[in-house]
Amino acid sequence: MKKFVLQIVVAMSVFAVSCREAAPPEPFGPVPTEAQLAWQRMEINMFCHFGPNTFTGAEWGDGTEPDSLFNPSALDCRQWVDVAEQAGMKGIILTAKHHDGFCLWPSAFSGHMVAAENDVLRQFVDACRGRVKAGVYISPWDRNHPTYGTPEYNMVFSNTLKEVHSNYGPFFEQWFDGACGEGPNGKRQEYDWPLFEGTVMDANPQCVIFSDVGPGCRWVGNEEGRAGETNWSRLHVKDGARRVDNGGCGDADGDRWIPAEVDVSIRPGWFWHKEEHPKTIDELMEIFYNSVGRNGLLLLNVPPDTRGRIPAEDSAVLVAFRQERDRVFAHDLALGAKAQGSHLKGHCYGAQNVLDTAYHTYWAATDTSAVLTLCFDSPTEFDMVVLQEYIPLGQRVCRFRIECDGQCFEGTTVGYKRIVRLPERICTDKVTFRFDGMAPPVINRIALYKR
Ligand code: FUL
Repeated sequence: MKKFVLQIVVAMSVFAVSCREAAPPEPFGPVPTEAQLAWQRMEINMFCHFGPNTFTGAEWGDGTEPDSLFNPSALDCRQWVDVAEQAGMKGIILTAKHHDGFCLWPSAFSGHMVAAENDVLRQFVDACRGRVKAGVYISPWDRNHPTYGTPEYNMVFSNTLKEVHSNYGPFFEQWFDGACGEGPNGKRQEYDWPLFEGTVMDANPQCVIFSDVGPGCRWVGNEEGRAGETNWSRLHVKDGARRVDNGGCGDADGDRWIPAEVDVSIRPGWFWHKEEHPKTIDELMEIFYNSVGRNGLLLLNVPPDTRGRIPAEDSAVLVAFRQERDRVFAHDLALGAKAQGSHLKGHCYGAQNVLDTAYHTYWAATDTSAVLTLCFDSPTEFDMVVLQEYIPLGQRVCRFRIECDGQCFEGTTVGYKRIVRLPERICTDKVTFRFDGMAPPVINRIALYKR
């Protein structure tokens, strides 16, 4: 993580030094923290639902399952990491405790867990180290814990979080499930969110905390793999209010940077069930376009089976999914074009910057309504456009229009990344992009592809 931060600082300073003749644009509205920016750039992560449900066929265990039931016959967390790497995923989040309360590590704060010598969480973080980032799901809803539904439970849960984050962290993400039901005493819990979030951040300040409403990232509002076509990374979180109804689009005038995470399972259920099968490549590509392509991060669940391994049929489709993305995005047809657009004084903010792959170079437009044209030496064929705003300076674009060959395609937000699939292939030597922003647009990438 330190190395990554250093890279950003060095890249930004080199850029700043070469741009002395003009001050960079002021940030607009809330902006991502370094941890949120690094998180967003991961683009696709793996979710692993694994626990007693893997063995019972249930989706929500009731917490009465005997501990001995959880008994993987050939557990191999390194195989999960192999699959994630092959699929081009940058992180894995493990359900260390689901709603049944069963802990995949020996916890001092529960009576329902693995044996000390079968510490799955330890094997998981060891397997991830140096290869992919590790994240953790710890359900606040606990159908086993006797104190659930009493004020005492909040402290139990805080201690649990501290135990996990101090002994097994750092984790790049903490996943707080929004589901909240009754405990064994028939009572629901009033969660102490400030306590839970504070505990995680004290132990692990770089952790991005997921919940329905953040503070690190937010639920997109469905489990089908779809962000809103309009998707702001800002959200209103006034006075700690937990409003969950606009996760798919966010709030144009939101007061906090809380980007959308799109969680969806490769199979019908979250846990592995013998009779279920993974989605097809086409379905996964559709999900990719509707999540990463709509300013979201895709968290794709790939559940290990009763052996404690990811089944071959899931890894095969994941590899094919990766190959298809590699194929589609192999050649940026905009490279070599000539870009023109009015920009802030100083050559370093010019339109040509949208065509390089360096993250920290960008076109900084002068007006809230801005036009950029790409001209080609010869007619160029494409049917997909990728747009990226430079989000370290905030999310600005509220409307865009792509004009080419007498046709016009319109959209609303861009954010970290927006992929526009055109209904048909275009062949042209000139494309015009019109952007309307809440502040002058700052665009770091425009790319064209042929699917
Ligand atoms: C939901 C849970 O109830 C499901 O079991 C699953 O963990 C999913 C990711 O979140 O709220």
